[in-house]
Amino acid sequence: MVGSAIIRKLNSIGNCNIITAERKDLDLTNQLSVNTFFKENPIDVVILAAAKVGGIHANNTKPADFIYENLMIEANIIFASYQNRINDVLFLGSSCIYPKNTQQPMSEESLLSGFLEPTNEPYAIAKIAGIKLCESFNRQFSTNYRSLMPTNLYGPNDNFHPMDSHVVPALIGKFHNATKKGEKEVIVWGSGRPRREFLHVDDLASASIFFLSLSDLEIANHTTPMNSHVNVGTGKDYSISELAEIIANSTGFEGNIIFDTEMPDGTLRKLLDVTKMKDLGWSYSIPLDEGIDETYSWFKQNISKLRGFN
Ligand code: GFB
Repeated sequence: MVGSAIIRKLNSIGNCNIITAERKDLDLTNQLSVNTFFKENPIDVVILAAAKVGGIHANNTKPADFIYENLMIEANIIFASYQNRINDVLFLGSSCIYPKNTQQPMSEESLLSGFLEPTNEPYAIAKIAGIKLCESFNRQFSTNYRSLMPTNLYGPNDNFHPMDSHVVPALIGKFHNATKKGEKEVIVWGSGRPRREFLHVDDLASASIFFLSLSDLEIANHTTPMNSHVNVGTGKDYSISELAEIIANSTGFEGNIIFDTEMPDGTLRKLLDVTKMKDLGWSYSIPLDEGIDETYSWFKQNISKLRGFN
């Protein structure tokens, strides 16, 4: 989802040769394959959009996959970038790096100030390691490895599977199915009370290219060598029950929304402090209801190709 959005954005700007590595062609967890790929391709800038990702249930039930695959991908790519004298890397993390009970909205400085949310601790540890890899190479070798921490993302090419996806695509799939089948109920996990901030992936793509285009001085004025990551979000959050209403409206569902409190809520609130990104000159542009309508249109056009729907 993130990689394809960044490619759309780069193509709209033009003037650059995009080299991609799809999963079927390159196993990023394999160091030898990654090293060979880097040696064989003339790369100036690396955008690390690849990751093992999933929603609360996937993170909670497959912790080994989430920590192992993400650590391997990050270590292989960042080290190969260094070995091949690539000076510019953009690493993409996640808002789950911040402590479960930290002050909201969450500032970059709250990193490593408390315990993590247990449902995604292994994934968060891997993403924190990614930031620290970038910082450590910068500190030791004067590289220019930058890190952006996006809030919960959604958009075209997301995973809409009912069990292992994030909440936005999961609910688009569930509400769509219920509406088509004339069902009277949709089950939404948890209490409906947790609050989340949602960013359309095209906004993240625009933020990523903007962030890469900033000068070293602009970055240095807003970060420190050991707190170098910058948040990307909207600065606005919604309860899961509000989100369910928005998706019900978008999909035309008129039945009842039932909350399954046997399923985990996860962290109660996750809202990013986006002051730094605003001060640097970037703000989001796609409002949630508009982004959900657009994503639902994409979903309907592509449903026959989607895992869990074909
Ligand atoms: O999107 P989500 O899985 O991720 O869940 P997290 C957000 C909230 O939506 C939780 C509720 O309170 C869920 O219980 N929810 C309601 C649902 N219905 C559903 C549903 O059908 N599917 C899903 N998935 N959730 C993830 C992390 O946490 O956030 C990842 O596990 C990553 O590591 C990602 O960082 C951004 O926001 O709780």
